[in-house]
Amino acid sequence: MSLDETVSSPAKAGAQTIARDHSGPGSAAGNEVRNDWTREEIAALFDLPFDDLVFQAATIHRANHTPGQVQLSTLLSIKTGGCPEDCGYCNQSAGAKSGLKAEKLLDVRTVLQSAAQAKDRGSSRFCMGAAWRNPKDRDMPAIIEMVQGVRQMGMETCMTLGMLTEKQSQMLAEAGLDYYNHNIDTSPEHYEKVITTRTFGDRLETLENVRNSRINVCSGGIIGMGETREDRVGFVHALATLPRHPESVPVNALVPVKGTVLGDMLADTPLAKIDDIEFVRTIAVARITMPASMVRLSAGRESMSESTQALCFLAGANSIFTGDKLLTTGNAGDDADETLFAKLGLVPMEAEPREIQLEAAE
Ligand code: SAM
Ligand code: DTB
Ligand code: SF4
Repeated sequence: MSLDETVSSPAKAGAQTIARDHSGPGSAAGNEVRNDWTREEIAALFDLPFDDLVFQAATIHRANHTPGQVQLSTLLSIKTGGCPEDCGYCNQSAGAKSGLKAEKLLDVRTVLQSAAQAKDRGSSRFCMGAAWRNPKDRDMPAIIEMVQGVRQMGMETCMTLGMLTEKQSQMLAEAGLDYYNHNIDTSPEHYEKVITTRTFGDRLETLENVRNSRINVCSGGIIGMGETREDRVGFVHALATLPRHPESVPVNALVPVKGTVLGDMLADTPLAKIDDIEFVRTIAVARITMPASMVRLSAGRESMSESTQALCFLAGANSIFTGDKLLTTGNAGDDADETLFAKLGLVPMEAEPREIQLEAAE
């Protein structure tokens, strides 16, 4: 077994380091991180009897993370709507007829006020999203001030601004950005059915720029876009075979918005709502294949039952977005989440030190 990198898991209060082993195929021993998953292996995990799959995922989760702790993250849309991209799921695309009003980039003070409120409500992570194909260089000074300001409050910072150049990535790293969110969204094969204004390869290029600037990578996708099981296998496979796993993997259930391509196309069809069991299976397979990563139960919780969410936590999800709004659509809300946490005996994860220690690997 060759230990070629050591990563202090954001999930473990700096208390546990996870030994990453790239020595080849192996058992699901718990803390072994593999990047050589085959599609067949991932498909076989999806095919397991549900109980066996969730049991395996829960075991791996407990070997790598503190059970019962769930990180609370807050989202803020810092630049809403009018996006030139044509993502079929998104109401912020200029082409969507969802009635969403396009807005300018928020000023730094407004963003920092929101972050302070999020912290008061118990969030340890603040994620800022912009409806851009990519940030313009003239936007960078304000973006950098936002990162620095939120970091000074002691919260983990995350941004999602679209595609980044190497230079922009480097600037964000120097500002102290902890995570960059850039989703691959679905399988390489399904991608062009959902988005035509950029390619899957473009997405990977930005992820590489982010990785090279030593910002933690946050990348996941959306379940329930009319994709097949094979696409879900391909989606997890694409993430789990990256040279390093994303430290953070958001799994969204499609929020179908009227006026978006997918919202309209799927409305009133059996595909309009992803099967809950299939959603939990996807979380479980993400947990098993990427044991050290934070798996984030992201969009779609507003219409998800308590029991489905409970199964997601059991299967390894350890982060949620709180509040009654995601970026532009509704979310479960603090009252519902407090009730759920009390019923399940879950506690919010505390803010973590988050340096990636890559020395051994470099
Ligand atoms: N424009 C940037 C980008 O696309 O990378 C950042 C913002 S974008 C809204 C962030 C992510 O939100 C998307 O990659 C997508 O996975 C998710 N998302 C957007 N609309 C969604 C919806 N209706 N339901 C579920 N997830 C959604
Ligand atoms: C992610 O994967 N999910 C979050 C976060 N990354 C930025 C965003 C979900 C957005 C849902 C649609 C909306 O509210 O606009
Ligand atoms: Fe733009 Fe991002 Fe929405 Fe796509 S997902 S339309 S890139 S805001």
